[in-house]
Amino acid sequence: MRFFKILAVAVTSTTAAVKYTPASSSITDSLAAGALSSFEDYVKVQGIYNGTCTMANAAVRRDWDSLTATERKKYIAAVQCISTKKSITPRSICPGCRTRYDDFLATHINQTMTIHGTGNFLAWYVLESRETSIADRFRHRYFTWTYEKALREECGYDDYQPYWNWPKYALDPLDSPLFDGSDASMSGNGVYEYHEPVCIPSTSTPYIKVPQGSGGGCVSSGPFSNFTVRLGPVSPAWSNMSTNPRPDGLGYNPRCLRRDINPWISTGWTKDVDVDFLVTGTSDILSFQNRMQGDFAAGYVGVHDAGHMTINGDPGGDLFASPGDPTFYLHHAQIDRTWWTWQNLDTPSRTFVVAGSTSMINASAPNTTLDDMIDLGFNAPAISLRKAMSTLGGAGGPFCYIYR
Ligand SMILES: [Cu+2]
Repeated sequence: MRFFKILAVAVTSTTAAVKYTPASSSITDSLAAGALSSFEDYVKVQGIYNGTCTMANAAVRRDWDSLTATERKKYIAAVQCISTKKSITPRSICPGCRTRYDDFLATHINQTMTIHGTGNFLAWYVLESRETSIADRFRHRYFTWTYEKALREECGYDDYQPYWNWPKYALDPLDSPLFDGSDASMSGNGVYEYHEPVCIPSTSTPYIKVPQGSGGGCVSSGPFSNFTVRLGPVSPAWSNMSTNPRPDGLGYNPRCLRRDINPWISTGWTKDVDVDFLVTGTSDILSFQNRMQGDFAAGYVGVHDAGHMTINGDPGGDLFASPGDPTFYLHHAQIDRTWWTWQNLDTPSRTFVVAGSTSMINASAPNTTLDDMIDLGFNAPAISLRKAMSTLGGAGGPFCYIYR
């Protein structure tokens, strides 16, 4: 009898894969829908920003969860394609770069340093403050958009950058359509390999101790199981990772993609109520960016770090090299969507606003202004922050997209 029961369970689990039920993202989605309609109202009254981009012809970025398996595979194929196209960054600048995918990673590694300071402060900065400059977030809008453009123009991708709607997968990221390891996913977890707990913000000030998940080693399932990471690490999430031949992380260091997908983090800080707390609980840009960033001393991780730490591993858990894990772009599309939502809940007063210092390590550094430049190296021409503020081409910016 007992044996029969066990057998029955085994049969059910192998023959009928249980359909994944996402958690609710209704607050997050209704905030985004509200932002879209208030953006539409604004455009109706004010007119479009430039002569070409309208609500009707704007690109639409969609939720990974709402894509069909065929659409997901199309995106995956484009990412695989860009990771075989030849690099355009000179070897003298990036000796480890081999592909166009690496070009983007190299830019992120480089620019993280430019923005956050170099030299002796580097390690301190990375560990103590992580990715705190809001200019960085703005830069990521341009960075993600340029990557999307490369997928389209260089790899024939005819859709747009999907986003990882965190709340849907917050309670069970491992079985989600993003990480379930199927051929329509962005690959699954790494195989189990022990590592020490990851401390936020640092091992010397471990305000938050992230316990190990069930992975840690090489990703072994899905489309990216043979994916090669070449650059970094620069600030590895844990010890005993293979060292880059150059201190700047741009040397050639081929290795597998490692993940330790972490439900403890995603359940803690990426739920629907967590997004609500961020978007509706802040009315000025400084509070918004600070809350997005987290308050580690208070034990609060914030959606930005929480998304990165849900993936973790190498290079996902590395501030500099994190775009070496292809899910980076889905996470940052959702970061962008969240900022876009916050902006367009009050388009006229929240679009062209920046706040905060350009550096978290240098107290006398100037404040961020709309004239600060975003430089993406060999991937795209530099533009001012002002041009990155509106996703509909405001201030002559290059973007023309919305979120649905
Ligand atoms: Cu990030």
